[in-house]
Amino acid sequence: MASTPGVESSKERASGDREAVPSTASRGRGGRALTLLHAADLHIGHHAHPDAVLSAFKSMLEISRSIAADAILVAGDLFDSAAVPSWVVEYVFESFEGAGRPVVILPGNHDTLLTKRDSPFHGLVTPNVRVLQGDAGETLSPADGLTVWGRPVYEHIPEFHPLAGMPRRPEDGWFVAMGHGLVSDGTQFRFRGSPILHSELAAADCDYIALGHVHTYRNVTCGAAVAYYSGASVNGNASTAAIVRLDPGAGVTVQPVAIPYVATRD
Ligand SMILES: [Mn+2]
Repeated sequence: MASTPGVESSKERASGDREAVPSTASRGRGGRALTLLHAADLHIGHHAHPDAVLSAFKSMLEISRSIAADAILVAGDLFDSAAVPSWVVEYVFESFEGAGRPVVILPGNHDTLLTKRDSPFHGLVTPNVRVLQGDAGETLSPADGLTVWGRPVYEHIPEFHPLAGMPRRPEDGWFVAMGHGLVSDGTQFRFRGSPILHSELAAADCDYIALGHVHTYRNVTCGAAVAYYSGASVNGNASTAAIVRLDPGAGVTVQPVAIPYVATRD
């Protein structure tokens, strides 16, 4: 069952006999328990409600502290456009840095601020905050026992598949993929950009897939890897992020968390 992929691993480790691991599918899962805050689609800088998105951003950081998240994953569309004022970008990165925990940002189709080669923010790195940049995907280890892979949206076109090229899972620890795109069974949305096919979700050899682009919290698991859209940070009463618990005994569990925000000028 997809909800308990860590169980086999914990039993194998309890036996102390790593050589007995029967298949690559179960090898490497588990390790220490981790809690992740998975957010997406903050659209900071959106002209229609600039205060609401910053308020939601602050709430998201407070939630990360309250749950003692081991890492924050932002699965795309952190910023709404390349026209976001520099002071806002600097505020966001300073705030992330001040959150005191690792942050991994996957650029989505709106994050041209982070993907344009001539942007002053392309390749931005601070001690706690990393932006995935590699065209063909990039792997990071933001926390002990956690490996994260994701492929930024440089071209939001039907030919770009966000989960294509996912590397093999590491030998140890949890492996989380990030993707920004539209989940499809292969017949839906055929002319839309950045498709994530059911078959790609089913074939993914990782523990969790943190998705963005669809603004509603949604379970889209198709195989052994648990896969969710976190929902958007500003979406009326449905403003959510996802709390992801990676537990060697209980496996991967996901729950939504409401993102409160106030909008003073909307
Ligand atoms: Mn998007």
